[in-house]
Amino acid sequence: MNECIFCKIALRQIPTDLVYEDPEIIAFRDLNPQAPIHILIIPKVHIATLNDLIPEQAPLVGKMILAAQQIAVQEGIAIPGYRTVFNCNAGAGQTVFHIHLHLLGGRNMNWPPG
Ligand code: DGP
Repeated sequence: MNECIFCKIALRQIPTDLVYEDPEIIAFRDLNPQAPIHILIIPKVHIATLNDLIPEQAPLVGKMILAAQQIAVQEGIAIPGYRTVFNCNAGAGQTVFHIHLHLLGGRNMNWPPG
């Protein structure tokens, strides 16, 4: 998608603090971090929201979660603990309409999140 900021990051048209890349996925530090470690894991292909996922993309989403697992080890938060979040649509706080998995850690987190 031409105007999608995360597509531009995936295409390396916008510089970002990259922490992980493979042929299908890229991960980078969030511009507006909500925790000492806040990383966004995105597919390179444009998918607007979780509602737009199709069954054939299940392996892609699985790889995003495995990327989060690997990055959590890299960042030293695998043992203390971390949170992963997909926001879907405006009511849940989604502001960028290209699916992204938030990986948050480095501080204690409340539950329920509110
Ligand atoms: P969400 O609210 O779930 O749609 O999360 C979008 C996140 O994306 C938000 O935490 C801020 C982050 N973000 C928005 N634009 C950029 C950008 O250009 N670069 C980076 N690194 N993060 C961005």
